[in-house]
Amino acid sequence: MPQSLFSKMTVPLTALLAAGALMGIATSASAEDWRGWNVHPDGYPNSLALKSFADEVSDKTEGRVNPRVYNNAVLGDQPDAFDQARSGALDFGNFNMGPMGPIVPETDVLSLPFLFNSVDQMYRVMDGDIGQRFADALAEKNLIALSWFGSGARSFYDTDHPIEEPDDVKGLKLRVMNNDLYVQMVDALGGNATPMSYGEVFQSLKTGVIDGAENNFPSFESSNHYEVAKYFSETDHLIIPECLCVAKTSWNALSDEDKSIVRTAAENAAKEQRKLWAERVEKSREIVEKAGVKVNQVKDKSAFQARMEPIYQAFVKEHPDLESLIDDIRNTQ
Ligand code: GTR
Repeated sequence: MPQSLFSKMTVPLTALLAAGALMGIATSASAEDWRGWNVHPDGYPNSLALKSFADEVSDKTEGRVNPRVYNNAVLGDQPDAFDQARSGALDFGNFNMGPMGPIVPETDVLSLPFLFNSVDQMYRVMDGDIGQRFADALAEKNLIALSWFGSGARSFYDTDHPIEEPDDVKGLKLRVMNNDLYVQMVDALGGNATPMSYGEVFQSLKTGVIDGAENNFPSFESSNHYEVAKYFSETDHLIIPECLCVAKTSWNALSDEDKSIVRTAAENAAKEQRKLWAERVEKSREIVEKAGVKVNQVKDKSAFQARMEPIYQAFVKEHPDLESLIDDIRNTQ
């Protein structure tokens, strides 16, 4: 807007606000409408927890901060949303640490296959000092991580056959999230990795552009991938945390009182999400099995783990500074 036009407009606007204040009319000049990103649909554990977060923040700040969550990635796909949040174009989001690696290298540690033994171990690690180290690394990139959500364990699924041993992956075209470590992971099993956004997977499975993908039960079910991919093989190769992150610019604009309200609401949301998550895993498993998906447990996970060793070696060579972080996590078992 040309400067002259802008200055012409600011006078009456300021006058209007001042008049409103004099007359005791509440103006929304100090209220913040926060836009939040979420990849999942209504009713998903994360969506429900984010809604609770938004409600608690609006309520406790008495409308000074009004978060609104946009589900189904309508504000862009995940890597795009990171950029928007980092620049302050978005105020908050529920982000997976997987595709965060290219932006915050420390978080790549969380994408090393079979790093965690269980979802509970991941929660303990992320809720403690080690989780704080990841939060510090994110803060350097303008994202304030307030709490950690779970996304269970990820496994392979495909349209062709069950995966029982590493060689069953040979030749399969598998969608992965946007991170080179996942390409290495699928390569190490002899498959062809295809990085693409979550929203494109269903159509790509249907048209045969890919043979499969990898995810947890709730995402496999809610995205309808199970309608096409009839084999779900429980490799449990990745247990990746997700954050409830606020853009640094939005965070810095808050008073101390409001920061504390927002932080508590984020912690409460994580508690709710984790509880709903555990329930949804069981429900989703039932839904897909009823729909004819063959779920097989992988008996010898160590054969898959052994194939990942070169990935660890190359990673540590490239990031010697992160070796102790990997060890610290492994020592929590
Ligand atoms: C889901 C996860 C999303 C997204 C998605 C994917 O399990 O919650 O954040 O990363 O997987 O595969 O892209």
